[in-house]
Amino acid sequence: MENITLNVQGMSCGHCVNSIEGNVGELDGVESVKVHLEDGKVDVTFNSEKVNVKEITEVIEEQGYDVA
Ligand SMILES: [Cu+2]
Repeated sequence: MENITLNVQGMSCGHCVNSIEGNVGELDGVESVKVHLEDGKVDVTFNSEKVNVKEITEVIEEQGYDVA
């Protein structure tokens, strides 16, 4: 398992948290995802043989957030 912390801009409320945690969590290979709203950060633990950072980033960006 690998661990990354993404800086995500545009998250403002519980809906954003649920939306990101829900959609990223659905990706095959994602073990866990935790949004830290106040910090603008998203921690993701994933299996790099199944999913990569680019795919995770794209799912977040598709929902209208910016990944720094
Ligand atoms: Cu929101």
